[in-house]
Amino acid sequence: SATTSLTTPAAPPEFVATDLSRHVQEGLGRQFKALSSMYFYDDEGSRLFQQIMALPEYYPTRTEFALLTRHQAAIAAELRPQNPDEHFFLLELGAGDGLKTKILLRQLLDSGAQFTYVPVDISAAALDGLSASLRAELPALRVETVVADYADALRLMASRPGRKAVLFLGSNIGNFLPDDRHRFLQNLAQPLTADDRLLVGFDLQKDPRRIRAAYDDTQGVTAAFNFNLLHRLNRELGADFDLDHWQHYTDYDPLSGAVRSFLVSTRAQTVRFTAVGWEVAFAAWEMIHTENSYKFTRASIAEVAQAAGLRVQHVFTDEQDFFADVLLRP
Ligand code: AVI
Repeated sequence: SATTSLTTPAAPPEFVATDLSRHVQEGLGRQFKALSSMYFYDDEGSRLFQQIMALPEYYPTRTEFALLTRHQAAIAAELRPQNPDEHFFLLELGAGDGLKTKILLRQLLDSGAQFTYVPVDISAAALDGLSASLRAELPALRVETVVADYADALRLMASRPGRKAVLFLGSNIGNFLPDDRHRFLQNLAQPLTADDRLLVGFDLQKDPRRIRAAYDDTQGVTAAFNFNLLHRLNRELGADFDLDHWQHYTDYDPLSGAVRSFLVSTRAQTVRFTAVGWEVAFAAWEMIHTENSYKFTRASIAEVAQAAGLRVQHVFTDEQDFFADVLLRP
């Protein structure tokens, strides 16, 4: 398998810190303090997210796995060209460990489809692990891994001639705010031609208690995932967040469909960032908004797709109607 790196693979620590410190100063300088959930995913955060996916309360991953297992033949048939000899690229944004995707890869290989799998991920380590497991489990698969963030992945897609099927699974789409989601989908749709396909995972609105519980598990793994952001600022920016005075808080608003996660300061406190010579004051019970996880309905999915110039071709769901993998076309 070949690897393309569209980002500097190992950015020197001072550059990472500069990027992060700029973001932190901007986000914590706002009236309503906020940090991007993008910064959850350092090595420790990625490890904690793997643990979240196995939690009893966190239904999305296992539900999507069951859904893909259930509809694999139909989904594969819609992703691949009708002409069995025509080659296509199967691009996956945020491929991670590829566990769910292997269901489709197996199905496509078994049906004799001619394709190259192009998993794109920000984590080189995740892609190395994925390549190794694909070599062992699916040796006939053509693989070309790409280390890139979403923006670079979109540029890659636009520059790659040939027929494409793009996977964006796992309800990652839910982590965008509506305006950002719209821009992202528009950019994703823009280079697609009439024959190309897009499969996007959307978590569906359901019993609000079940949704909230998925983001506030009893073992505290989601809390640890949220706190890891503060640990990261302590590690990388020399901050002195005292985790004894912070809480994890999550709410779900069924009207907007947004789960929002916060870090709550339980007392008035000042946090110093020694590495960058900066400090910020928090009032008692002041919040840092750290994540959005939007949940959708069939109607909101159709609106989101239409606004980006995409048509809903097929909505695949699980038996409980918890999750949808939606096949879209330009
Ligand atoms: C990565 N993303 C789809 C997860 C979600 O459900 O929004 C991240 C997550 N945050 C807390 N738990 C899981």
